Amino acid sequence: MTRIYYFIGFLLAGSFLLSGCAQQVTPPEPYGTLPSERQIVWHNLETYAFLHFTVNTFTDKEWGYGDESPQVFNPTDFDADQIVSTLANAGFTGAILTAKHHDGFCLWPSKYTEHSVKNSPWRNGQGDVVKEISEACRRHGIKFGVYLSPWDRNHADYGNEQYLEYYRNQLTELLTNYGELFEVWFDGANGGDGYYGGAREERRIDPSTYYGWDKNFAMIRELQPQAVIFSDIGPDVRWVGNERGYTADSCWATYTPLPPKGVSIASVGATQYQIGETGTMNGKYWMPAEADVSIRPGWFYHPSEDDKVKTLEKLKDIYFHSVGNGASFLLNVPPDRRGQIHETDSVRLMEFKQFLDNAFADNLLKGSKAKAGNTRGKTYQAVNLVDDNPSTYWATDDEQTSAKVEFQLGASQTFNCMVLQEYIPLGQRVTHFSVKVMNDGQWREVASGSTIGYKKIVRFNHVTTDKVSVNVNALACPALSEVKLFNIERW
Ligand code: FUL
Ligand code: CA
Repeated sequence: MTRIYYFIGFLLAGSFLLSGCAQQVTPPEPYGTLPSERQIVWHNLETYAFLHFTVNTFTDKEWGYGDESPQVFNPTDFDADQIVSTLANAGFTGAILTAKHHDGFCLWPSKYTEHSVKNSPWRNGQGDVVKEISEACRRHGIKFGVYLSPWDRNHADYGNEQYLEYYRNQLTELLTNYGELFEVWFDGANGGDGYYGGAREERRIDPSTYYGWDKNFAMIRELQPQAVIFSDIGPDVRWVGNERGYTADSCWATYTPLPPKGVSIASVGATQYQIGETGTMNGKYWMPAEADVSIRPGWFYHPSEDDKVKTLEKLKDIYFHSVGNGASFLLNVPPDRRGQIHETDSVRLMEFKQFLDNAFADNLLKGSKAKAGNTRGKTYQAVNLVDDNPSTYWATDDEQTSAKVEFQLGASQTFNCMVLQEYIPLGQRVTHFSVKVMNDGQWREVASGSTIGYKKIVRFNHVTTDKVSVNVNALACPALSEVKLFNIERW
């Protein structure tokens, strides 16, 4: 008999323990729309480069008309290793090449047109810029992506069905012949007039119906499933809505694109792009912003802009307003007429790299003690915020949508910058945060803001203390993966 009681007691204790454990390990429910795996990979890339290069480089234009002779494309000393190693050494994680810009000239020997490198004097018509750059990217350990302008001012069929077949054939060449792509970039410009095989006229298309984007996107999913697709309405990455490289300080990765007034659906090239700067709280899609900007005034290289390369201060400012607000920073560095990155640009890139390396070298919260007002059991403790591991996170109980965490540093430290990250596989949740420091026995607020998302870099005046806290309000119980503190000499 007693043995039976023991047995029942054992069973009860076992199930109690099990349910206790189960409670502890239950993660928070995801909130709202979530990032796909390819988007999570993309978030981590943060800073990558654009390479604008075509006939415009030699004709000194920004938009070629489409009647340029392929003969004008003739870099005197094209060097993919010089270009890509410069980017890799500068800390860029990838490069996106304009395989074809609006003028229609192809940087690869496409089977479907004569308007390409195969009719240029460069490498006696045997060259392939897409191949050389993509291979150099692999050699130097960075990712490769392509830009294929939908608008084609050279092609005779632009505006009708045949052109779409041509466009998809070209897309297939790029998707199948150059290895793995990390991003495919679609531009929304459809300016109207052009050469169009000699017609020299204005052609208008309806961007919402003409290109058949669903079909184009499906091809990319099939042939390059890991690649993110960029356009002003995604589907994976959205345009930030300006070409200055700035997001708004409140910047949601979630987004509901809206059509322009009087139009029923938003499409590539026809959307209220200005709201790309903020995104949409509780937006319908996970569609984070990419902030594209050129290191020079133009997208293409112009000798007259050699003394107009952006300053280090400007690059830092753009970085804090793009990566610092959870977006990516796509910096255009246009190759010159040799087919290399100009010295001024590469010196600037190295300065930028050095700044970032110094700024974020020493995380003052490393090894600090973290204590939260509320914690969702053992797996989700505040110590996960300071373990330098993005896959561990601090979370609170479900009903706790505002919460506080305190950090006790080993000794008093001076700092002026905090980096915060949400655990985005559970969605974007935080709507407000504030940073406080302990001074003379009082908590004093030094910074506050709205969104965090994948990453938030907050800057404030230098403070010296051994105790700092973060308060957050969220749409559902917060889930934060990392908090870091830095002392940045100058920004
Ligand atoms: C724009 C284009 O019209 C520019 O020439 C450039 O390629 C830029 C990145 O996108 O819409
Ligand atoms: Ca962590």
